[in-house]
Amino acid sequence: MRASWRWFGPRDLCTMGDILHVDAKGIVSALHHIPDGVLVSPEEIAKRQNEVRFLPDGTPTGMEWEIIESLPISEDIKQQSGNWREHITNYKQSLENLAAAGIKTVCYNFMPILDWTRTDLHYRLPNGATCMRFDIHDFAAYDLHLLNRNGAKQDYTADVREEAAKRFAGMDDLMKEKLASSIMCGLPGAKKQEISHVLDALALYKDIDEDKLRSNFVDFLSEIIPVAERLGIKMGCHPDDPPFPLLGLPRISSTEAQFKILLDAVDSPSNGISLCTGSLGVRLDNDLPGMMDRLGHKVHFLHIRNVVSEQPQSTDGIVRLGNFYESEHLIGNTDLVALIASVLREENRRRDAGQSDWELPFRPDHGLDILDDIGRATQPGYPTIGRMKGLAEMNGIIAALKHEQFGVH
Ligand code: CS2
Ligand code: MN
Repeated sequence: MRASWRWFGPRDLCTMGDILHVDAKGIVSALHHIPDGVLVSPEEIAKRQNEVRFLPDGTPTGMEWEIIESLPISEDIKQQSGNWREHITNYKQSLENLAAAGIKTVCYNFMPILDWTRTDLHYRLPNGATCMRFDIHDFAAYDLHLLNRNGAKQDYTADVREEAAKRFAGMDDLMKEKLASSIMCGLPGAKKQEISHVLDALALYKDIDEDKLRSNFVDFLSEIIPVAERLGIKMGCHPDDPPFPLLGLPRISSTEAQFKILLDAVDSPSNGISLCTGSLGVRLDNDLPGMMDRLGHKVHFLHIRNVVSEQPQSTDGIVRLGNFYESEHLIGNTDLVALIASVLREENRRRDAGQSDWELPFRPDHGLDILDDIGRATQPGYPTIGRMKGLAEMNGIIAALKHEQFGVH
């Protein structure tokens, strides 16, 4: 397994110099300043490659930019509206440019409007560490009372609605603003906290249900995957986070069954998954080690982290989202030792089959804010020390499982 580390570029408080201390081999990065749908030029790629290869004082780092996360899909493509055809052309050319520069693993997602969603970016755990958390009552308070979204009521049980109303009544303006900005952290655009901006964005999906979104996704894959296959690029779709519909928006990559449909729709070695154990692991009906066993040949990249679900997710047989928080890697819903054992088996299978691409890249996805991380304004979820702890734990498990004498072979 190839340990990698997400770097947000020169503005990241975790510098390339810091990354030399964390035991990662490769860099995951993206060009977030380029708007979705716009071509990623060879010059922009070369610039980031240089920023990875050399510290500001010119010292070589010995590291390479190996994975692009994300090469985002524009809203026009997801909705098949506006300039979507031009954006598809640009996406293909961006892939050409990335492959020419040697970057051949692409992580992306097909979530409408929002990327990951949490209600609290700095939830305090009993030991003083902070983490990101999702609370369904706070989320419902936002949806029902701040957004006043049409049809929102039917998405929550009476208990959740009652608690949400209580909480909303107790919030002052500052608390409301903080809640909205935490929830909308994944929404692009300067006006992202404005209620009217969010409602306008949601309105664009009023005629797009799960089937329509899936058919738009399959159209995207049908265009892009043949190009990726010719270039030797692996496209790994990142799951929905959280893996449930939110704000009435459809979700199509939340479960193994949904992924199977997408993989079968365009069958190619280039059409695969970025298996994020933290996103999928929120649902207790998602069996991550089992998914790795069954779909491992389609996994191109792994995000490894854990979550704790705080309450049963269903009272009436319908699986619904409950509260969860991001936990330490070795504590939580997913058995990460079993998951890693499955990844190592998949690597052995690939090696036995003579595949040169047998090694699977992974990264610690989010981490907790611990020690000197606390109060440091890093990208939410991306502190240096908390992530380094998660990575060290994963590297320890890998070393133990691979041990010649004591490992499991
Ligand atoms: C990431 C995602 O921080 C995170 O939660 O795992 O934002 C991920 O980068 C995107 O969904 C990939 O497209
Ligand atoms: Mn992830």
